[in-house]
Amino acid sequence: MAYTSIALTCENGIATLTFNRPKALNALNATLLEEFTDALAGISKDQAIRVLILTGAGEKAFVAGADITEIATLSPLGAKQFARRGQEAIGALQGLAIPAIAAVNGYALGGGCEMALACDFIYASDTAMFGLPEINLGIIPGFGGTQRLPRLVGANRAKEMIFTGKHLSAAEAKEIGLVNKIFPPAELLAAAAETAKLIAGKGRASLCAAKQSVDQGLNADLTTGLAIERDAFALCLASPDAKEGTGAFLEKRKPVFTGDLNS
Ligand code: DAK
Repeated sequence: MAYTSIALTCENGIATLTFNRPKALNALNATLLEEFTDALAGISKDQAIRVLILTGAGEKAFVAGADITEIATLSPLGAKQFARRGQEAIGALQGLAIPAIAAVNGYALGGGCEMALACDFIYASDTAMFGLPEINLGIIPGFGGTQRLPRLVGANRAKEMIFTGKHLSAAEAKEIGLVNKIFPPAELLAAAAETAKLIAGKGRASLCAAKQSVDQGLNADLTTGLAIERDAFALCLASPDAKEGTGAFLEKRKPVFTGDLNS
């Protein structure tokens, strides 16, 4: 599929997916959502890719939410199709086995904030703004914002954001734990790429197992979570990457993880 509303590059185990409708502040329309889902399907199948960076084109926005122009004109059937496309897109991101970093370079509002929340962690430029303004449109977040935000920052802070629809600056977002690190705009992508490079040097099997263990464990009680971790650990230890990692330590050399699941 040729992309018009996103851009995708894959290099050295790192996929960088850029929301690419800068004139509309990268708002999520049907075309973008379809392309996004298609790109993530390709990324999922590519065993060479170990980490994804999500960012937005232009200097103003990561994603300013769902495309309000498109939503406002939808027929009931069109709305159903839009919702299906949206759910497929966010489902593909949520289901991604490899780590995903959101590099938020401007407005991350509504569905845009929720896209960032569905990543594993968020780096932001000091110009970034976060918010769930759906309440101002008479709706509520539909891409998991009412679920992921409270898990990340606590119910009280999430409710304040959702009930008021107010924007948070990058500094405020960092203060409540929504953002891991803040950078000057010109340094954001390089910083995300540096962390992605560090991650891409690890074994794919252990990265996926660690992500799955954290995510599934968060939705379970501690005993169940520890059982999930135990199973994931056992599977990891049987992988070629674990043999390479432990062997390299004992041989006092740097490990080279191939991520080859078949050998
Ligand atoms: N949709 C469409 N166009 C948008 C847009 C959006 N969300 N946000 C900005 N734009 C467009 C503007 O219309 C303008 O276009 P032109 O007039 O130049 O043609 C251009 O981008 C530049 O925007 P502004 O002129 O407004 O720029 P400002 O700097 O003055 O303001 C702003 C920036 C981000 C504060 C402002 O644009 C703004 O408030 N934008 C809307 C934010 C928002 O309310 N986002 C939508 C939240 S609702 C679902 C799942 C999820 C969702 C829905 C359904 N299902 C599964 C069913 C998600 C819903 C949402 O995201």
